Amino acid sequence: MSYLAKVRESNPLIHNITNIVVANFSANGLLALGASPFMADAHEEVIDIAAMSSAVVLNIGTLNDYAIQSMLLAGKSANKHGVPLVLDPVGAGATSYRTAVTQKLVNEMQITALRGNVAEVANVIGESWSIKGVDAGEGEGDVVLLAEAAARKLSCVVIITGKDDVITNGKNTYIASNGHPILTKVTGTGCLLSAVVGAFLAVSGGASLEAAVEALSFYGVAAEIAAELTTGRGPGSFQVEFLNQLTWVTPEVFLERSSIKQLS
Ligand code: ATP
Ligand code: TZP
Ligand code: MG
Ligand code: MG
Repeated sequence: MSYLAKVRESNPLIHNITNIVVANFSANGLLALGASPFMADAHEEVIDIAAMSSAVVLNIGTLNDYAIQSMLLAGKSANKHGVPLVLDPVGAGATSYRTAVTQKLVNEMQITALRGNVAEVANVIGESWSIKGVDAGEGEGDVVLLAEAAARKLSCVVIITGKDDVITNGKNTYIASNGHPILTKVTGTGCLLSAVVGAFLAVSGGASLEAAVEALSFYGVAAEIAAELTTGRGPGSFQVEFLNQLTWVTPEVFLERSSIKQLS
């Protein structure tokens, strides 16, 4: 059975500590996919919620000291209970505060999957790459080598997204090429993707790389179909149709359209 079918069958509870921009979109996207979102950051409850969840997703998009503490508590609880843990290091590198926070998070907990744009991932592992706010800037370097180095350094799956997506555990590397440029015109499509990766990891049974590859492919195919169905209308219509497609894309449809290449 595909991981997508498993998500829809088991309706995994996904604990999100995320930013104020995307909380609603992420919750709706997870619901549309077939998962069960739980957005919660109170120190009094995050340890318990992480422990009872099937995956925990940490996102530093609008970070502050309270949220960082929430993430440390939830992340350590996820580690203690064997719950897959995703980190989206939004804007790492944009300020020294963000860079320091992401580095503290990866040092104090074992991440299962790190998902960000190229600049964010570079800055998490102390490499420089220009960044403009929360969007990747121009940079020079080999994205595949960077992803593999990050995966080995952090002992986790690393997903670097952009026009093409790199997914690696440091040994095996895939390129997923589905998607559509209009994804860059809707805020939170990266953040929702990180939450969707969490839902796939929740049903992965430890096959994190395989589940992440399928998540990226599924997400890109849903975006392509939504873009086709809203051609000429714009990001508002696309956003609504994209949520629809997170529900309607079946394993058969995404397998037929998925474009994945294994590099090593
Ligand atoms: P950024 O802030 O740099 O936009 P992000 O966190 O929003 O980063 P993205 O890299 O935009 O994340 O990835 C979100 C989704 O959009 C992924 O599925 C990715 O494949 C897709 N995507 C991003 N840019 C393009 C593009 N030019 N063409 C096709 N798909 C894209
Ligand atoms: N500002 C702080 S977090 C955020 C913005 C615009 C959302 C970023 O979302 P994404 O998925 O990285 O585009
Ligand atoms: Mg984007
Ligand atoms: Mg992002």
